Amino acid sequence: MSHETLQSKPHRRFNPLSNKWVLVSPQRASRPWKGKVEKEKLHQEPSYDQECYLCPGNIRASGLVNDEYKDVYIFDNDFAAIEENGADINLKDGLFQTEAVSGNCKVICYSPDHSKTMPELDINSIQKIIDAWCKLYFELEQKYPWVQIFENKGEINGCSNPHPHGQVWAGSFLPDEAAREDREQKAYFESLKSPLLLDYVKQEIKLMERIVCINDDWVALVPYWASWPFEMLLLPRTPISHMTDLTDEQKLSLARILKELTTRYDNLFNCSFPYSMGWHWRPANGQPSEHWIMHAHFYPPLLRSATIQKFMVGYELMAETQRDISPEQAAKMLRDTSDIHYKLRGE
Ligand code: H2U
Ligand code: ZN
Repeated sequence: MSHETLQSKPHRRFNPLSNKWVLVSPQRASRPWKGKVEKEKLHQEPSYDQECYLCPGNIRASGLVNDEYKDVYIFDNDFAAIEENGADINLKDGLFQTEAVSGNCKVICYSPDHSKTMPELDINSIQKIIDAWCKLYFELEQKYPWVQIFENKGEINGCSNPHPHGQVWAGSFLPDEAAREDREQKAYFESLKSPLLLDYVKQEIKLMERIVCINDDWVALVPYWASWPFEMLLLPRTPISHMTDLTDEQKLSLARILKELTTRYDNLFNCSFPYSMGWHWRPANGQPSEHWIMHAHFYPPLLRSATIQKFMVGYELMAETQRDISPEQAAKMLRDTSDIHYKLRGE
């Protein structure tokens, strides 16, 4: 298929990580967007909010008091989704199957400053978040095969609090998404003797069409098979299966690309860009892991402006994920934004 046809005719693209297809209908979006692009209500959060349960020294819903923390602060989630002492409820009765779960859930405050999200933090503070992720992993992988680190950002995304924070849920089982990626990367490695995502990133670097940010160690790109309009895959350029294997230089370049990517996101619609992001890496289950390349997914729910959202409904729920704007167009829009945060440009 020619390049033009891919930008103008409906087609399906295959996602080799999930083994799912996505329907792309670029003809519906080939027109440049002429609608209003809202300026953010330029709402500025205060550096400290006495009502915020994540700010230093404040009381949480559980009655526990946060430390007067100075950089990253981690505490046990007061409403954990998985409990350490899981009930023994294994059951298999025909179509009724139940499996016991145990785990640990924590909240990670990125900064004592209530107002500063990732793109507004300095590189040193982002490095501290990366170090905290690694420390949490070292602690939790002792007990749990899957340590899911993630961040829900923005009210539109179900995030309950603007204070910059992420979470970790570690569990006694390999959750669905992780199991699927494990299976697909493994099958690819067994047949081609090379990691799927390493082959993929090399091809994308040759094409440079879907890449938004790139440095010596990392690439952030809108995947060929992206479902969400501005979905992103952040991955290393060399075979690294886990964040805890990174050198200090690789952590520094990771902090840099995280800042650049989230800055471009904010600049796209001049708003604090909402997303769900999370890390995938080799499971801590003692199995061979040459097929694994660590990576982060970013799934932003926005479509055309700070308030126009993409919904996964209708055909998408009933049949298959669908998108209008092509991944190539989305990548270009993000590349065309400034890498200096809009709040600093004072426009
Ligand atoms: P989200 O905004 O991404 O939902 O994260 C907030 C988390 O913080 C959420 O999982 C926890 C919630 O359970 N939390 C506490 O642990 N203590 C509190 O006092 C309020 C919220
Ligand atoms: Zn706060």
